[in-house]
Amino acid sequence: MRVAFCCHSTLTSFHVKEITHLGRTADVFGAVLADAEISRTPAPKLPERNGLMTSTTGYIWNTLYGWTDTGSGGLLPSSVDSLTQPIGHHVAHPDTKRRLHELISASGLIDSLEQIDAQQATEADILRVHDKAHYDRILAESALPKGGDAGDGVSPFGNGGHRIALLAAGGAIEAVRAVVEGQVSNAYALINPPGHHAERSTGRGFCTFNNGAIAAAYALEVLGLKRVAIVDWDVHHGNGAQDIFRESAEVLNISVHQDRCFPSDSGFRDERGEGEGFGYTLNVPLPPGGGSGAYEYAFDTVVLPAVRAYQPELIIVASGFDASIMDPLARMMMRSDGFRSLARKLVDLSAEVSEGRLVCLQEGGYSPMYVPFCGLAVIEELAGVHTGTSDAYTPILGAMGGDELLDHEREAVDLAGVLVSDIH
Ligand code: 3YP
Ligand code: ZN
Repeated sequence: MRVAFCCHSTLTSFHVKEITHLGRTADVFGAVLADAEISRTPAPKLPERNGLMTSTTGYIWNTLYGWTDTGSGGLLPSSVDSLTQPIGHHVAHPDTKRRLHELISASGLIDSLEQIDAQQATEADILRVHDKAHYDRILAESALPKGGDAGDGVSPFGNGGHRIALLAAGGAIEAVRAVVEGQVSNAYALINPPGHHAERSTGRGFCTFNNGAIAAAYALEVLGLKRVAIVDWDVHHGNGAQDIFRESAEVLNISVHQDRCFPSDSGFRDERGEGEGFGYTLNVPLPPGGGSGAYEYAFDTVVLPAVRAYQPELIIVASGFDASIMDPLARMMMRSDGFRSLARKLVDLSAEVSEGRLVCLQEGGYSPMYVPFCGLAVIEELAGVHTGTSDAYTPILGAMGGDELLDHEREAVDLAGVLVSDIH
C-alpha cells in the first residue's frame, strides 16, 4: 500500500512523496482515500533489508567532484603545434555536474534525500578491479605539479587529481553499502570523474578508475552478494566493466549505447563475454538519432527481460546524460522525460527482482544547460518525489521530434533481444 503526503518547501510549490512502509493509503491532510481508490494502486513489493523497511533515497555529492581539472583544451589538449586553441572550458568541465547538484538543491529535492558522505576508496578497493601498475601510475602522475593523464591522452587530471578519483570510487562504494545494508532503499551518487571506460590496466575516455566496477566488486567480495547487474545508459559503450568482468557470471553487464560512438571499436552485439562469463556481457548498440522511443523499446525488449532472467541482488546504473539531444559528444535525441521513464522502469524492475536495491552512478553528460534537468528527473523517480519543477527546455526541445521508434531502431534492438535467452 502507498501513502502519499504533501509538504511545502520554500522554493517549490509542493512535493509528493510515496512511502511504502505503512499499511494503508492516506494523505497528510487527513483524508483517507476510499477503498475503491486504494485497490486501484497495486501494492509494491516492500523493500525489506536487515529487518528494516525504508523508502529513502541516498544522495552523494562532494565539493571536490567539482574541482576536477580537465585542462585548457576543449576535447583534445590545447597545443600550438596541432593548432588546437586553448578554450578554458573543457567539454568535461565539472561545472556541468555542479550545476546538476545545484538544481537538486534549488528545486528542493535535496530536502527529500538522505545525503551520504563519500570517503576516498582504499588501495585495496581499487585493486579489486585494476592492476597495481595503473594505480601506481595515477598516484605518480597526480604528484606532478600539473598532474597527468588517466591513460589515453584525452583524460587529463590535475595535481592531486588521484584524491578526487578515489573519492569518486569511494562515493560509489558508499552508495552501494548504504543500499545493501538498508540505510536507504536506493541511491544516486553524483560522482566525478566518471568511470565506465576505465579498464583493468588503464584509464580512458575521461575515466580514471572504474567506479561502477569497483562498487560491484565491493558488493561481491566485501558485502557477500552473488549477482550484480550493471545497466549502462550512458551514450558511450561501457567497455570498462566489459573488460573487467569479461569472464565473470557474477556480474551481468548490459550497455545500451550509440553504435560505434566511443570507443569506436567496441560495443558490438557479438562481444558476449568469455568462459564462465559467456552471455553475461550484453551490448545493445543503437543507430544514431534515437530518442525515447528507441530507448524505451531497448529497455522493454532487452534490458528488462535480461535483468529478470538474471535475478540480481543489486542493480547498478551507469547513468550518463550524454544521450540527450543537447549533447556535443553523441547524436541521440533523449530528453528529460525519456530519462525519467527509463529511471521509472528500473525502479519498478528493482522492486521486482532486487528488493528495490538500485544504485545510480553518474557517468557522462556534457550539456551544462540540459544535464541538470535530466538528472533531476531521474532522481525524482528514484525518490518517488515530484518537486513540481518543469523542464524549462521542453517547449523548444520537444518540438524537435525524434521520439517515435523507427524500423531500423526496432531491428537493431530485436537483434540484441535474441541474446537474452542465454542468461540464467
Ligand atoms: C571521450 C573522448 C571522446 C568521447 C568521449 C566520451 C566520454 C564519455 O562520456 N564516455 O561515457
Ligand atoms: Zn558517455
